[in-house]
Amino acid sequence: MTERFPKDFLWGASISAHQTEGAYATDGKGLSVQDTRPRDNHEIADFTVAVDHYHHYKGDIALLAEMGIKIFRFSIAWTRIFPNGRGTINQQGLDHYSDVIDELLKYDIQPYITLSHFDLPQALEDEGGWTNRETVTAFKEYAETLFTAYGDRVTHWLTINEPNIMLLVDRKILGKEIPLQEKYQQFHHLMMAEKHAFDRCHALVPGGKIGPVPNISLVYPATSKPEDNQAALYFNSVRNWAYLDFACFGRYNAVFKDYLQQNQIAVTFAPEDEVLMKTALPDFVAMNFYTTVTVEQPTTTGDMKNGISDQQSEDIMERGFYKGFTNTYLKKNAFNWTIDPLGLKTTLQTLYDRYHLPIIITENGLGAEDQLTGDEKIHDDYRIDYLAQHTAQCLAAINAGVELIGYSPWSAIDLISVHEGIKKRYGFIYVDRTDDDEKAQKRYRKDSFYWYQTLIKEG
Ligand code: BGP
Repeated sequence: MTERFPKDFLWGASISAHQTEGAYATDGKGLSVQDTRPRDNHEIADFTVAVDHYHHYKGDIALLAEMGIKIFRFSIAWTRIFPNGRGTINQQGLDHYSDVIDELLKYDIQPYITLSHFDLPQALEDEGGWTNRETVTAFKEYAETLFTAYGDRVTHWLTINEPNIMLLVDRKILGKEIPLQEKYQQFHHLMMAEKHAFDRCHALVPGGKIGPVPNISLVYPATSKPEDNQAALYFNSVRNWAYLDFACFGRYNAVFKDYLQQNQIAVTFAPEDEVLMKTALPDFVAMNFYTTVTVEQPTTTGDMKNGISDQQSEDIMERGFYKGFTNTYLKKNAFNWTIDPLGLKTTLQTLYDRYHLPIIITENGLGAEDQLTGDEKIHDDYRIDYLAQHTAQCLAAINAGVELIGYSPWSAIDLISVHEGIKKRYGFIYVDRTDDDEKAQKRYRKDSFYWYQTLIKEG
């Protein structure tokens, strides 16, 4: 039993490119699906300026170094490297991230780079996006370009952010609904793209390590009714294990396979897939966690919602399989997400028990409407409370034998939420802008900044 985190524990902080960078058409960048996506709410900030991390990265990294992080998880915008998804490299884009990497290394912060975070190049989307097999080839070439360009300085890589949530919450994340057959062909392509990334990373990066980065949340049955347990079994497989069984075991999860069959979905494989699925494997699992999920067996048709869910709220359902259920044992945040620190420990234990790979948490955090006070402070005690409870459960998981090697919460700095604008903030560093006023994006340290600094220092 230890009361402190190991000395070499990887304390970090995370962001993604499109939610922070802005400069959406600067220095040769092409448009991504995040730049073009239809929006149901025009009152919230888009990603054109975001928090202008593209121009502020040096100051942001200096602040993060002051906070004491050992690793920084960020994503590369595919469209800065290949404005059209493939073809000619945009040297300015390649140079930009090279400078970011050097800046991090200057402070001894290890980069953990996500290859793609929800921002497929629009040019590839125009050719069918992830439904088109050619996107797998384009992704492979893009990944090879990054491994070759940065592999001398970057050893740790993450593949494709939350493919599970991107497909399940397509409307909120991509601004459109993907028909079921297409969705699971995309699943196969995303997973094969990931396999190519495992393979190419190991071939091109000396000592390179790479892992998948799904959002993993244990699914609870609403009651001990056997039907509710079936519902939880199916949603656990469709939401969680389908992705990790593919990545770590190179196979389709059996329950997920039945779900596909019952929905008459047939996935097309390329001839080389079977072998690569089995041979290209990850070195660790990166997982994002915000809360757990609870489901019941849907019984009536009347209480069905349309299946367009928030990432973490209970508005999920699939006729014949599962329906979201409000877990009355848990409190909620202001954005309707439940809070379940013990659920994090259980999720970690379940995941480790299944895959026996080192785990790093690459997202965990609390979205809230922070207030900048007259004396330029942000008293986010609610965030400290959330993070303290979750890191306590990380320690409990380590004590229970889970090989948890790091914790990189969401988010390093305030950024634009996936579909709720900047009013929903996650950062340790406050960025002064609102949804309708970009202002100068001045940075301020929140109370949680100092709290995290102490936690990192004292373990
Ligand atoms: C995850 C995404 C992140 C992030 C986070 C919080 O699903 O990987 O990009 O945004 O969720 O979600 P939201 O922005 O909707 O609050």
